[in-house]
Amino acid sequence: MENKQKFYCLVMFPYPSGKIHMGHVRNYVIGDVIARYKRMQNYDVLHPIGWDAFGLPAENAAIKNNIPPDLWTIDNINFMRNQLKQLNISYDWDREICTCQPEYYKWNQWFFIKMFEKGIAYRATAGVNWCPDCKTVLANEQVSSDNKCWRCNSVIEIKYLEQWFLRITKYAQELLDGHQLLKNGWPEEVILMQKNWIGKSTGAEIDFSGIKVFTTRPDTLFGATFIVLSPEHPLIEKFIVKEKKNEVEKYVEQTKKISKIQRISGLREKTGVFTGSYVINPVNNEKIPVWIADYVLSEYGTGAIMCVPAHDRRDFEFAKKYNLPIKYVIKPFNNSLNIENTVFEDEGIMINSGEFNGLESETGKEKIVSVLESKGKAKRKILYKLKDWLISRQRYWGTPIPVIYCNDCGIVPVKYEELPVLLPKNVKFTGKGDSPLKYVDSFVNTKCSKCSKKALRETDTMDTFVDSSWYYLRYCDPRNENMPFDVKKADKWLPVDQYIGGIEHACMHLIYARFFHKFMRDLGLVKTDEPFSRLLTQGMVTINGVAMSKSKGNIVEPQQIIDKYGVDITRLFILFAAPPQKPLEWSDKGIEGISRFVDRINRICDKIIQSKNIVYNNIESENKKNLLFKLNYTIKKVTNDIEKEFQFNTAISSLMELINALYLYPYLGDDISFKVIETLSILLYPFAPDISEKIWYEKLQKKDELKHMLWPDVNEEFLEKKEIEIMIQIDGKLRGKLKIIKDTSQQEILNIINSEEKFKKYLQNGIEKCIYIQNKLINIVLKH
Ligand code: ANZ
Ligand code: ZN
Repeated sequence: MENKQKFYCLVMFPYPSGKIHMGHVRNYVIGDVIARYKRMQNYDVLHPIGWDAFGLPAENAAIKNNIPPDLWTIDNINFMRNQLKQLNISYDWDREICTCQPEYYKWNQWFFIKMFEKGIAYRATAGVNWCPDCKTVLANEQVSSDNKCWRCNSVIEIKYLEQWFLRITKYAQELLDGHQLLKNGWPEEVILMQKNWIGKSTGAEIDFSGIKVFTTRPDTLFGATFIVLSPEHPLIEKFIVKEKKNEVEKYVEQTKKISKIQRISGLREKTGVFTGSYVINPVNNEKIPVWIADYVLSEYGTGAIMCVPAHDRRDFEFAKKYNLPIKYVIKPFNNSLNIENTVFEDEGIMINSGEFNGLESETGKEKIVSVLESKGKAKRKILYKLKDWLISRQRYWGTPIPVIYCNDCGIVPVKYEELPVLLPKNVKFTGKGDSPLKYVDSFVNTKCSKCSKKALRETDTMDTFVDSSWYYLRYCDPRNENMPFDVKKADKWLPVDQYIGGIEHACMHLIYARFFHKFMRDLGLVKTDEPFSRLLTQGMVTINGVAMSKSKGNIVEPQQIIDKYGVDITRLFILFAAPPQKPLEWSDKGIEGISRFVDRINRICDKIIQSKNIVYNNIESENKKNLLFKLNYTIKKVTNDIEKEFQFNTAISSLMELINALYLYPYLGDDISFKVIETLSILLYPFAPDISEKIWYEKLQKKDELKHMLWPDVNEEFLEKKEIEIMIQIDGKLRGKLKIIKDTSQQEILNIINSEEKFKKYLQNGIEKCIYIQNKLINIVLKH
């Protein structure tokens, strides 16, 4: 076999919810155009598909309709597979994978144990996001900014539970560094969203008489006029004075009812309580009071802050409310600004700061930290907002976490040779409380893999985002029974050259998968640092400007559109209506327009074929050259449009123009007209394969396989723009000549005439009509 270059074209695999929606159609048609185009460019293309088959809806269906989740899922997959096949997406169906099958999830368990061995998977108690409706714990990424469940929109509660985590924070800096590699292939927006999500802060931990605070602004230390502890801070006990005990306890109790999101909201009035104690500011030995307030979170930094009301808005509001002192220690670089009684949050020049006066913030930070460091009162610190990934789910339809609890040995991972830990079938769904797995005795009761004594199995299952964190590698070697995938096979295909999917995955799936990839690299399973070289995030499908969604009830069913217009017209409309990155507004008129375009293609092809034997006399070779120009111009344009950001819409409109040129061509049936429709079949093939094949096989009677045809080359010779002279006649009088590039359109020529002084002066009255004799003369009749 010839040595082709590889191209891995990956689309985000679907959750088998029941049937394909327009968003899927868009995503998969975009992927298909790229895959077919790359094949015609002689690449060896990997274009796989599979099913992200674990997850809550299957379980909810089981509760509601009493259908076992596996049957529900398989039914949906069968239905959706047929829909995808109907859409004529050129997948490598023999590589199809399905994450709810033991052959797949066995390897989730394998990775989990590898992570456990390396200290990446660990168990800890944490205040976790609990969705009261889904009755499960959620990852931070699955809670919206207004504190709601990503699936069902219920308000999230905090529960304290023992859970399994993956130490993604170990890779925080690497995940940031990796953006360097991705910045040419990924949307800027996605990288920015990830940066914010990872949220790096550089600062220092500073010691105030035993209370450590984290600050990014050590340059404001002289302005710290009080300390605030979070209501959960372990040192509270030590700092409350007796008389304040009741008041503080009441306050702490009351903060438990408030969600994290509300606590840090800038809109809510801040509340707090004084402990009665004081600590010493290490830079100036001033005594400052210790307060407790809920706007300080326990999980970030040290859970305690130094408050600088002059230079931090939150502290300012708090100080105003409780009458605490405000001390300015930074002035703007630009002296003119008056900062009294406002908050000045920018950097500037240090004032009221003793020996540090006059330093710029940036230098001052360094100096203050160095001085305090030498006294053991400060430590440089880098923090990330990113939290470890909580993967335990108290649900049935997921990968069982392969762990055993033994009275003697503690937490014991299942042995590799005992994998997979099978998810039991025929469980009971009550819809209440815990995971159904807890009540399956034959599952729960097991033997310890170390000492063989009676022991209990973990009943939590994994977050389904684990499944999608490495599926792109399983496609490289989907039936491997000994390893998640063969290292050589993965090496052949990785990295993914083009990944296509929704922007909603910017911070969950796309960070998790990058993390998994780096872990797999550390295991020696992959060689690349990043899994996805290029990412295209497709825009939403809208109707009247609103995203189509079940909840809005504004869905256009793909099936109905396909039944009415056929697959290729549906595909062409989706590709033509907007560039892939932009929202796509659904329009019945638009799809009708595409339908007429397809009719025009078919009619002109028929006409050319019927005219095959016509003999033309008095042939003007200009006409032929013009058509060859148009053909080569179209090849160039379509190729460039696809290469440059996948502008399929403009590529298709240049195919429309090529068809228009054919309609104007006087010698239909000649070699050149045949050449045009042959080439058209190839250029159109990635977008509308079925229409192209009909032209190719049925009309042109070709025997070679269309899909194996190579993408046409541009013949630059025909593209040479010749300058010609045309006559300008105005109201019957010859007014001069104009040099133009051959085949410039009438409108274009009029624009030029209007911009040239020597012609413009005749045109004051406006133009009545205009006759253009192609490439020779333009006759303008004026209004009178
Ligand atoms: C003093 C200070 C002075 C601060 C100033 C800011 C401006 P980022 O950039 O998000 O990391 N902070 C620290 N821990 C906190 C917690 N657990 N809950 C709420 N706020 C916390 O923010 C770091 C800043 O947020 C820190 O720097 C601290 O306030 C606050 F003019 O310290 B700063
Ligand atoms: Zn044991």
